[in-house]
Amino acid sequence: MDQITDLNTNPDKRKNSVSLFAKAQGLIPGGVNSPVRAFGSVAATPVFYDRAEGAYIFDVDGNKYIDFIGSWGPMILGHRPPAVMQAVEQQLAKGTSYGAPCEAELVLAELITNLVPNIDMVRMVSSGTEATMSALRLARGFTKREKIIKFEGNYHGHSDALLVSAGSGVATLSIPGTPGVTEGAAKDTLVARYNDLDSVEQLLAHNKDQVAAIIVEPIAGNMGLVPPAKGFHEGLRALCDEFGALLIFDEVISGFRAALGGAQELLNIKADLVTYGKIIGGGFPVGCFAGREEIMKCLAPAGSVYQAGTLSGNPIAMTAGIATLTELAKDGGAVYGRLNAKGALLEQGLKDAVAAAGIEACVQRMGSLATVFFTQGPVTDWQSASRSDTDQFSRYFKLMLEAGFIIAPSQYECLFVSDAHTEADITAFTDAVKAALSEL
Ligand code: KE4
Repeated sequence: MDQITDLNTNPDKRKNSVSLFAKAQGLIPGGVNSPVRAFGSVAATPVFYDRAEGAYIFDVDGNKYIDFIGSWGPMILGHRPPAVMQAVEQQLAKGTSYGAPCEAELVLAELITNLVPNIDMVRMVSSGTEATMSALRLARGFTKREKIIKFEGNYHGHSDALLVSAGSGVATLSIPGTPGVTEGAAKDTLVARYNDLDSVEQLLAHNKDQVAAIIVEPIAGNMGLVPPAKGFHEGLRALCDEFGALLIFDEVISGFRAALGGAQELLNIKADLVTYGKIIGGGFPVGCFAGREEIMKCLAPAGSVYQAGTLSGNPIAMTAGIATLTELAKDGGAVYGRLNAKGALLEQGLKDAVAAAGIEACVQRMGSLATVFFTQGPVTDWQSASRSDTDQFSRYFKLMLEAGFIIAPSQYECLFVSDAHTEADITAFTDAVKAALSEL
């Protein structure tokens, strides 16, 4: 097979993307505002997009793709869902930012606390990074302890303390300890192995009474899709209770995707703090951290743990989030049955494609999140995920792009299925995967 070494092999197909990227690199570091978008790990020229609708996205050269990134999770209803667009258009007529309280902040807060039983209060921010960073500060303020435990391959945004052994773009770009993160910033971050309770217990025992919190992706999505092992979260809950640490579920991806009540509902685990992002903003910049009143009331101005944000609770983002969660809650959350059925169709099609190609690969899925790993499964942690053949993933990525499908340009991300994807879209995708894998 002649190697598709770069999208420039199709200069006429994406020439506007190529020229925009060339110009962007002189104005924006790496030509992008978030590293994983640069297609660096798949040795291709990034595609610039012009518009999106439903399950489809269109680049600046007019090429149409079926989108399995969905803005990395927010587009669970598909792009430009009518109910969200209508609500946002109405809010636009009333202004975009007040820097002061507005009713929409209460409405979204009430929606979240109604949908997630163990949450009494929420604090809105403008990104998942802010949410996890602030949740850690709150946990440290509440427990008066300094250390935290995270998991290798989990990604919680780019705050200093959490960039240690992170997944997503850090793993994708094989960035070791990120320059700029000082020893002081990282010294209180302890790293355990995902799905390995012994590694957690050892850290807790060796740092007795010093660990403020364990932060975890309840369903890991930033080393590819890695489901929690049976008993893993029950064990984390028990260890947190035994050692007096808070359990923080980072649900920026899984929140309102895994179930209406998120991974807490799906896994029947109650965390002490939960972080959200993506879906709760309906495509606008948002994040939030939430938990029981006893902890949340430590936050300024109610308490002394400081946290703030100019655009926190932005009326447009709140309005989009309200409309999105309202849609997801319709008919008792019937959408999740549809998403899970589409996820199952996707998983079966991918498994059939891998079997037909006879290559070393495995498919892992939870609900509407899935990953094709180019390594023998099961993938249970970063060690096993990082054995994936990323060169083969790169070839697969480019073959899929040429076939008209947008997937994350990294082995260490997920496929995101939306309610806008039809069964025909998913079958077309898995048929294209079958063709691509047979060409590898
Ligand atoms: P943001 O700061 O990017 O809004 O959220 C950070 C974050 C926190 N927690 C989890 C579990 C996350 O997945 C993320 C961000 N997700 C990545 C994709 N896996 C964002 C994509 C990007 O970095 O461009």
